[in-house]
Amino acid sequence: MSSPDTASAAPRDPATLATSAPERTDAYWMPFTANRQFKAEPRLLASAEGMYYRSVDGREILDGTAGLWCCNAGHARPQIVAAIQRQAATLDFAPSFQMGHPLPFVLAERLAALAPAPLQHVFYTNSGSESVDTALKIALAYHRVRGEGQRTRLIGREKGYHGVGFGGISVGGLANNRKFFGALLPGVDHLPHTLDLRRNAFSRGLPKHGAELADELERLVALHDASTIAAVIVEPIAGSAGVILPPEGYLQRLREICTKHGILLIFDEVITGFGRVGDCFAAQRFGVVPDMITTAKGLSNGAAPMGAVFVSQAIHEAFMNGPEGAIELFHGYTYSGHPLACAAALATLDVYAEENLFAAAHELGDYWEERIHALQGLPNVIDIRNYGLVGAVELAARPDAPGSRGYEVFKRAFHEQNLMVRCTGDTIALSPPLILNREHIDRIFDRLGATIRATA
Ligand code: PXG
Ligand code: PLP
Repeated sequence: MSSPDTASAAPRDPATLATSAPERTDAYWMPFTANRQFKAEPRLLASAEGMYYRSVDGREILDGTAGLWCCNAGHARPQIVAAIQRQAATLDFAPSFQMGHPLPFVLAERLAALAPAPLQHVFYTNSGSESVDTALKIALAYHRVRGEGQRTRLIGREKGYHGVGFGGISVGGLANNRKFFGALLPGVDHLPHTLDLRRNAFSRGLPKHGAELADELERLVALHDASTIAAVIVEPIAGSAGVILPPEGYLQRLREICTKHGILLIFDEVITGFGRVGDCFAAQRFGVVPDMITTAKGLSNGAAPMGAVFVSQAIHEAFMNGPEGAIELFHGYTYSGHPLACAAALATLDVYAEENLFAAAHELGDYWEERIHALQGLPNVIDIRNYGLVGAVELAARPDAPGSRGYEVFKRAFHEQNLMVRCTGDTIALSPPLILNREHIDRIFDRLGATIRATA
């Protein structure tokens, strides 16, 4: 039943609805947001193009975060827009179970060609969270189909973020994302995180100290026995926890220990995938090949929801046994390989290739590093971290109110400097679209520097 005033209100044109402030904000329960605080002073975006958003109050906002780490090719790219429009008018939806349509097949071949050599199979999801839960389930099922069903333990890492599914929060290592939600998955353990300001503050690129933290995996193996462990999942670079980099040699060592004990290694590249660190995947930039890679975000440039799990030949082959008529994996989503998402992803890969954006991210990384580290010495700056086109500036927490300084910088950057950054606690995180140039980099750090100076 509609209330009298909505019934009498004239219907509004959808384009106007999308670009002006909504009359009411009550019904929408916003994700990962302080709802009451936000609704008292909303930050609303109406449109976007290239490196910029436009807010509903008509300001041009420089995008320092590629949306939420996803719009790697920048916003509203005409090729991607046209591909989605065309696909919506051609085939809006096709069932994905025991049925198909051409695009996910075409896309999977393109994706396999971009991935490290052994990762030749692609399972589609609609988000990073679903990619993570999919990869964890594949890991457990893989051991079972090979007769090692006792390998049920999953190992994550402190401060890890692997989305919000029950699997993802169980292997994840952020207390706020876990503590409200009960006992989580059983049989999960965690490696220590690698953030070490005492030894590594203001490192340029990868920190020098901490490769030995990977040896903690040997300790967990000694405790639980390798025969009980299915997989280790880590972000090559952790994003959500405020950008935590792998010490030099750390990922190599994790790989060696996993291989030695028959444990699968999963890289969660939801943020690092698709060019963010100057190669298609961080696995390639770091020269470490995992058994699975989870992705989302940059896969479709954020223009349609899509995720994908890249799976090695060996894992895939283990499932392709038994009677031909048997379903090999009892898992999948209604929207796996959705036509609009596939069209968006194919057009996105074209733009990445035509504009050589992964290489651009590599080349601009040096200037990015120079400019972000020039913020050292500003008030309250206690660490600066960077790699590829990822950056973080950590601010000292106010003793009485941890997180408030970071939030204030985020908010003032948006309102006073027309700059969008992310804050996680007191860390300001940056991950711009890969299409940016040096002037954009200058503008980002000029505006962020001014905001940090203005925030006591
Ligand atoms: N794994 C990783 C490594 C991620 O960074 C997910 C899984 C989950 O993806 P979905 O699509 O389900 O959200 C992510 C998502 C931030 C921020 O502020 C990071 C993410 C999402 C929202 C905010 O750093 N990463
Ligand atoms: N809940 C119900 C009642 C369903 O019927 C389905 C799918 O058919 C789902 C959840 C799962 O939805 P999805 O496949 O979009 O993840």
